[in-house]
Amino acid sequence: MILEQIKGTREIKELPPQELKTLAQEIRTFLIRSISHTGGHLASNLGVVELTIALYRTFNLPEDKVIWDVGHQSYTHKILSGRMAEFEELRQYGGLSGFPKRKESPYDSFDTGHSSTSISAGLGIAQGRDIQGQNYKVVSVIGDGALTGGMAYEALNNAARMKKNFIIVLNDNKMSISENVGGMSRYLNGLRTGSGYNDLKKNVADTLDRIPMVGSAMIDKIKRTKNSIKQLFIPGMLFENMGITYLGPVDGHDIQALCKVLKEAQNLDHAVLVHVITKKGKGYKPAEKNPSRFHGVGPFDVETGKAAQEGNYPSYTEVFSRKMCQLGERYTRLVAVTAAMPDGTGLTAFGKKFPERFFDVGIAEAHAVTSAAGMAASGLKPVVAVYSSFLQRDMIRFFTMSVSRTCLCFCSGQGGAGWKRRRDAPGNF
Ligand SMILES: Cc1ncc(C[n+]2csc(CCOP(=O)(O)OP(=O)(O)O)c2C)c(N)n1
Repeated sequence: MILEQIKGTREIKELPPQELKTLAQEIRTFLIRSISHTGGHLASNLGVVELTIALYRTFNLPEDKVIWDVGHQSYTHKILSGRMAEFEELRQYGGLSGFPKRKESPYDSFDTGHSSTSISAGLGIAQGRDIQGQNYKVVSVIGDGALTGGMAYEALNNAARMKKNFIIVLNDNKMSISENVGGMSRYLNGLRTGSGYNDLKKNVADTLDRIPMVGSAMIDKIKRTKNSIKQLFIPGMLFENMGITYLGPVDGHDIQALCKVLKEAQNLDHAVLVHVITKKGKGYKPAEKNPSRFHGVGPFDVETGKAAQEGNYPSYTEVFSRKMCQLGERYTRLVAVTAAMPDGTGLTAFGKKFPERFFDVGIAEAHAVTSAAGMAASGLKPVVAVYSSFLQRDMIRFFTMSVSRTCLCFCSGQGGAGWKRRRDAPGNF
């Protein structure tokens, strides 16, 4: 088994290219078997196996820093940095964390858990590096789902000012926990399907270059054409116009192609975004078919993909889900808002029943709460369903909203707080 021979980054770098596919396969087999016992984040991890191997082959970890957004997709990184044996105690008290933890390993360069933070954190590390005259690389890996969070844009806005190398890897699998939503997701979709533009641009340049005298003059002219024409040829113009070089899209399951583009990114003296296309759940049929269900799972049967044990009682979330549907029938002004967690919060059924009164705003808790307050101000009765942990992203507005006594908030999951009852709580509609 190749995986067992990997003791550190040197072995990964020295592995012959023809063995990389086998290594990726072995990692996937290990992840599926291991998570089927302990539970954990499966689909996201299966999607980044090759990307993680490519990062280890291209960069010098742990001197170079890789920051994983959310951090739920860092399992392969944990395996390759010598923590494979600890997976038996994944996410158990005192055991291996399901997220990067600096205390756990020097390979974990930042503790994460909340979404959309990796560009800010990476940028801070890169700025610290530059001020102290150091010379390592910083790579922030962010998902297309996490790119729906406002903080990512604040960070991109500042990354554009970087005068030294800073690499952002956009891991684009079209999925948040559920299907990704919003305008950026549509934009990325255009880039994905427009991958031919890169080839076309290169082909045109290559062909012209072969015509003596005329060729290079024409290439020069093409380079100076107006933006509107450029947009036809250059994907990622949104990033390019901000001052962030765009590279890609590249197949996130092709290790050689990934290494090539990451090496290219390493040589730039400013911020660069590498657009990587991956498949969530890659290599395990039930997870490929239903990546949302396999985002985070309890123990399951590997053959069938079925949960090892179903509870005998309806969960709190199921009760909430049913109640919301009943209330939705009764009160036509009731609307429901989720920040990218329709399944986890129990709003999926409401969304199916009342699509025009359901809002998945992406990983944008602050926007969810404030837009709900706006809806309340307009006369609607909004319910924002959000995990209490992620409500921290908008504490101030949460209190303002509570004081305004118009809008409801429901906190479930991680630390579940239950209904925050206001004057207009369900039943008073
Ligand atoms: C602020 C915040 N809100 C919600 C979540 C819950 N959450 C964890 S992962 C995830 C989806 C992330 O999607 P993406 O960045 O595309 O990563 P993928 O899982 O697809 O690899 C969400 C909504 C979170 N971690 N942080």
